[in-house]
Amino acid sequence: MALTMTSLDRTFGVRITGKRIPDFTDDEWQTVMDAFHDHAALVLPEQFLTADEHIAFAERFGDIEYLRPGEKAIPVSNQHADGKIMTPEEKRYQTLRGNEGWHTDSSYMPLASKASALAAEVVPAEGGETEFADMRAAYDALDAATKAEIADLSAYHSLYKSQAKAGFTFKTGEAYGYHAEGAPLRPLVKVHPVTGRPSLFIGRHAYRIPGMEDADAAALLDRLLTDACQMPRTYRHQWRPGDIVIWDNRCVLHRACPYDYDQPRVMRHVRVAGDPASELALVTTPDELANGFAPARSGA
Ligand SMILES: O=C(O)CCC(=O)C(=O)O
Ligand SMILES: [Fe+2]
Repeated sequence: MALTMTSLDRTFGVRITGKRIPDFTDDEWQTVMDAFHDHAALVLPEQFLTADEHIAFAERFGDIEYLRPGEKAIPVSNQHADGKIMTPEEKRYQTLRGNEGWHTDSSYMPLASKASALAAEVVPAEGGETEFADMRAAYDALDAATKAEIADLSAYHSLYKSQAKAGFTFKTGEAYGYHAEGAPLRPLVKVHPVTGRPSLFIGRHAYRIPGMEDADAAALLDRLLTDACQMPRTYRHQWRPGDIVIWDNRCVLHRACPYDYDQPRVMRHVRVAGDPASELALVTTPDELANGFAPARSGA
């Protein structure tokens, strides 16, 4: 049976059905890769991939970013391996709640992510969707004055800052992304390394803009984010067990939607590393930040 591609009726995203991923032919892989670049997010319902199949799928898109030493696939879940539901005091629970803010994965790391592949295993009866937003269309929709205003601006990205803003203060080493306190500096307008399309590179990890007062930067970043994440540029995926979605972190934001956190929700996440030529950023330490060290544009 051939692959069927169905539009999500948004500015981005396509649903792919008709075949299990491990059975895709080389020609079909080419079609899927083209669709990934054209549509920026691929929804593949009811695939029921094993962890190894999930990893092999993600590896088609590039090298894996290890979210834990030695582990290519990690659970994104409010349930411990022994079945116990996490409590609000736990760091992993606080990470899940932080995910409810619009973000792009690993923008706070020196090497930002290329793509993330998220698969559903156990889903709550209500809520717990994942919402996505197309930052290419968001950039295109900006008026000329805003495009000119942000053309040469960059922002620092930090998971310390975004989690603290969400009410959860983390220390060095407490979770992924807390290995060092430096912050990468990334242009607000990112040009896609494959398609050449500009997009807004923002989200909750972006917190400071060199050359601007922090309050003004926060107001600008908030305004851009609110305006960007509107229909028809957003798509909310209602998960069913076995579904897998892969999105392009270089031009798509995402956020988890709340649910009854007493109910289990078990997802599996495999993250594809960015390419150093386009996703590596200069990291600045807190001392340098405090002293106003603001490097010129990084390559990212
Ligand atoms: O749980 C979700 O819906 C999204 C989680 C998330 O942000 C991620 O896995 O990167
Ligand atoms: Fe995420």
